[in-house]
Order: sequence, then structure tokens, then C-alpha cells
Amino acid sequence: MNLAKLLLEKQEHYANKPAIIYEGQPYSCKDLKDEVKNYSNLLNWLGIKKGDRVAIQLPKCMEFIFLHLAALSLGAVTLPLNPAYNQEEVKYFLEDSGSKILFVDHELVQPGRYNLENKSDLKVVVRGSNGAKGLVPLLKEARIHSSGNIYQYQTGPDDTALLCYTSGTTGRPKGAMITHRNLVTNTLALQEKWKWTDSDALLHVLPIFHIHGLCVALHGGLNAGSTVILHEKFDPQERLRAIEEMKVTMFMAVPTIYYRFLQAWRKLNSDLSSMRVFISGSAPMSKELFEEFQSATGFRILERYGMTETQMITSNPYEEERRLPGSVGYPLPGVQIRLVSESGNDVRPGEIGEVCIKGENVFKGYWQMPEKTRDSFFGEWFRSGDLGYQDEKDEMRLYLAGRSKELIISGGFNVYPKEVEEVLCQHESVQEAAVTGISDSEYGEKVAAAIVLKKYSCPVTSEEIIAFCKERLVNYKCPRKVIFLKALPRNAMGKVQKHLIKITGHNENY
Ligand code: MCA
Ligand code: AMP
Repeated sequence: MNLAKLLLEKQEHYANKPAIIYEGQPYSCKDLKDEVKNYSNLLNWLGIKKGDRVAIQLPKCMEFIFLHLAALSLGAVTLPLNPAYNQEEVKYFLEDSGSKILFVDHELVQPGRYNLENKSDLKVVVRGSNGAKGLVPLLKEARIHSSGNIYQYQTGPDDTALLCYTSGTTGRPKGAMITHRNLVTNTLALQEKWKWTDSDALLHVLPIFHIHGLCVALHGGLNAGSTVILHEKFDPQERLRAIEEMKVTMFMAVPTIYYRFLQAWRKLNSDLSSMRVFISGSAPMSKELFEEFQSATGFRILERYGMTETQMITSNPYEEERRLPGSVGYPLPGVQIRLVSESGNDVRPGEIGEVCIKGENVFKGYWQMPEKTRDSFFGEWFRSGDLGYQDEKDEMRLYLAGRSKELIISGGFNVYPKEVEEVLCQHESVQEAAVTGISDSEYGEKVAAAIVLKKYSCPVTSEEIIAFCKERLVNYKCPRKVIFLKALPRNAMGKVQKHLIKITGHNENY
């Protein structure tokens, strides 16, 4: 079983049909296959073998897609990295994963940004450079020096295809090992549930370094033989025009993007009549946004629920009248869910419990972290850390009701407070810090921090604290607001009571 094989064989049915239109430029199914062949030839020539980790830190571009499918076709493992990660973050991912090769954009390796020179065991290939490490010169050389006959597909269902790093409530980020079985079964399940066909045109506006943009949208589109219309950035007005001009039928996004989409649509009032389905996930969609979107555009957004470790778990039904605000629907084919109490017993229908998941979608564990893997399961059931309840009167429909894990979701990106608190505490003036999410109509939640300064520290402003974080953390994890407190509120056991910290503006005192 091999995901690249599945996707590339699908392209054989459609030779000249555009598989992808990237920023207006079409790539036919044949182009896609040919390019993946070139890139797998390059990887092979550079010594990449089955199981090797291939790190890709590129913006949303065709090279990313070619490399990803090429790595999978050789049985290697794609490690997608957010281009906004800074040097410290990238260093950790590369070292922890033992990546053999990094494909990186030339913008990111400008002097002063990365210093990867001293890592002799890591090959670095730079997109956008004509030097010895440049991607284009290397592709040419590989063509001259090797056979060019490279699709191997020698993987079994349980071989790892993707290594996706997720943070957690404790410790450093963990690499979730996602297998070919996970990817193949999930993409087939979504195709069936969302009635996805080769007549569809998907407008793709999400980043491709996460499951949503990479697996749900991109793999899904290629698997169905539909055309994937790809744009590097989400510009609401431009994309609304694209829907009209390119007769788009499917759109997938996080609630923040729907918020912006709706604002732009109210101004433009563009034609959405080609649209078949709007799908949302990665973060809770408010009832207000669901209803406003419906009353403005006439479409009921189809909400689905997933996680990096499990791919997609549940989805609302395709039939519009069966899509309910606040509900994430029913388990996908091949997926089972159970709601359990803290002691691990099943809760009664209607009662809140932690969502646990079993099925072909569940990852095989965290890279080189057997204990963390064990801790994340109740027997065979993966513990999501999400709380939910099921409606007995509606075929056990699932509703999410918060999280047992301490997690902020900002614009669809996850932020674990602990990671930000640790960075804040590295500041020479900070005694202790508590990070929490403040609700925001556009981003869902935004990161905010309450800080206690050391007794004799130099004065420091919230702007300085934010700048300090920006040097050490990717942008969406940095606090947007910082307040200074004399002490953090604690309970009798000494545990910080974050719910008592009120952060509404800059520099307020507790
Ligand atoms: C950008 N900024 C953010 C975020 N994104 N701050 C907090 N949270 C964010 N999510 C910062 C920028 O760094 C910038 O900071 C400022 O906000 C304004 O940037 P803006 O231009 O508005 O941002 P953008 O580039 O337009 O991005 C907004 C976005 C983006 C399009 C909503 O966040 C996004 O693509 N989100 C999708 C995330 C996603 O795909 N998640 C899927 C995870 P400054 O002003 O300081 O420069 S997979 C998953 O969750 C599971 C599997 C699932 O179920 O799908
Ligand atoms: P990630 O670790 O990036 O894969 O994020 C997974 C988390 O996103 C889940 O554990 C949920 O908390 C959240 N999530 C995903 N889809 C939804 C949704 N439709 N509604 C609410 N939360 C969601």
C-alpha cells in the first residue's frame, strides 16, 4: 500500500486534465506524474532510501508537492515544516527526526536566519538558488547521472509516510508517525462521504504543512481526480472572484478563514452558484458564524472533526439539512469512537466524556517516544483530549464540548500554553508566567500572557516581552497581549488558577 501510488495511478485516467492549477498555471495529470518521477529520481540520486526522513520547509508551492509525492513513492517519510518556524524550532525537528535531507527556501537560509552549515550529516537543498545546493541545478544533474526510472512504492500499510510534529501539554513536540494505511483509508472515506468526484474543482487556501491542507484537501482532491486550485495565500476578495471564474465546487477552511470570507462576500456579493460544498474543521466553528454564513450565502457549512494523530474522525452528513451547527457529525467508515470518563469507563449518552478513537485512521505512535505513545492510549483507544457528548436521539451524533488538554486554537493553529510559558520564563526579568487563550471573533482564540516580574528586575514593557517571544517562537504562538501581575492566582495546592486571570487589555493589573 502506498499513498503516492494511489494518487499517481488516479492521474493516469486523465492525462491532460489539470490536476493542479497553481497561481493560475495549470499542471496536467501527466505533468504531475512526470515531475514526481523527476523528483524521486533526484531523491534517489541523493541517496534517500526507504524510511529516511525528508524535511520540507518550503512555502506553498509545486516543488513541495512534487517532493512530498516523490518521497512517498520511494518509501521515504515526509516531514513538513512551517516556513515561519525559526532556527531553534527547526533545529529541534531536524535533530529529533534524524532527517537525512532538508529542502528549504532560499529566503530562509539568508545569512543570520539559519546556520545549518555545521550539520555534516544533513544534506540541504535550497529552492530558488542556482548554487551547488540549488534545487534546479541538482535536478538537472540527477537527470544526467541516473537512470530516471524511479517509482518504487515498496511500502506496506504500516510503513510511516508522514512525520508531523505536534506539541503537547508536557515536554518537547512529538513526531506523530502517520502510515500509508492511515492516509489511504482516510482519503477514500472522505471521498465517499463528501461525494467527491472528478467533476469537482477544489479551491485550496490552506497551508500544506498540516494535515488539513495536505491530507484532507490536497490528497483528497488528487485522489478524486478533481482539479485542485492552489493559492499560496488566502486573499478573500481574490479567492471569491476565483470561485466565480473557475466554477469552483468545493472549499475547505478553518473558521477564521470563513470569518474573513463572509466579510469579503458581503462586500462583493459574488456568484457562488457553482459551489457544491463548504467544509470546515481544525477549530470550533461558532453557531453565530455558521448561521450568519447560511443566511448570507444560503450554504450550510459541513463541519468535520480531526486530529494530526488520527486524520479525520467524524463528519457531518453530506445532506445539507442534516448538518447541524455545533455538531461534528458521525464517525467516518472504518473509524470508531467511544466517550469515556476520567477513570476510563464509558459515559452514558448525553454525558460529557473524552473522545477516544480506534480504527485504520489512528497513527502508529510518536517517533522514538514509546512512553508518550503508551500514555496517549486507553488500551487500543487513542485519547484525543477533546471532550464531547453524543445525542442518543440522533443516532449518537457527536458534539464537542471543550478540551481536557490545555490547548489554545488560534486561527486553526494549536498553541500549548506550556511551550509559551517556558519561553517567557527564559526572559531575564520574568519570574513566572501563565499563558491562556482569550476569545476573539476572528481567530477564535488569541494567545495572552500574565507575567510576574522578578523582584529586582529592570522595568520591561509588554512590547519587549512580545518581541522576545517572536525571536524564539513561530508567530502564531506569540502572545498578542501581555499583562503584569504581582502574583499568579493559585489554589490551596499551589496550582495556578488560570480562569481567574482576566486579560482584556494591555498592562492591566490583576
Ligand atoms: C497568522 N497570525 C496568527 C495566525 N495566523 N496569529 C495567531 N493565530 C494565527 N492562526 C499572525 C501573523 O503572524 C501576523 O502577525 C498577524 O497574525 C496577521 O497576519 P494575517 O495576515 O492576518 O495572517 P494570515 O497569514 O492571513 O493567516 C491567517 C490564517 C492562518 C489564514 C487564518 O492562520 C491559517 O492559514 N490558518 C490555518 C491553520 C491550519 O491549516 N490548521 C490546520 C491544522 P504579525 O502582525 O505579528 O506579523 S491540522 C488540524 O488542526 C487537524 C488535523 C484538523 O482537524 O484539521
Ligand atoms: P491538531 O493537533 O493540529 O491536529 O489539532 C487537532 C485538534 O483540533 C483537535 O484535538 C480538536 O481540539 C481541534 N479540532 C479539529 N477539528 C475541530 C472541529 N471541527 N471543531 C472543534 N475542534 C476541532
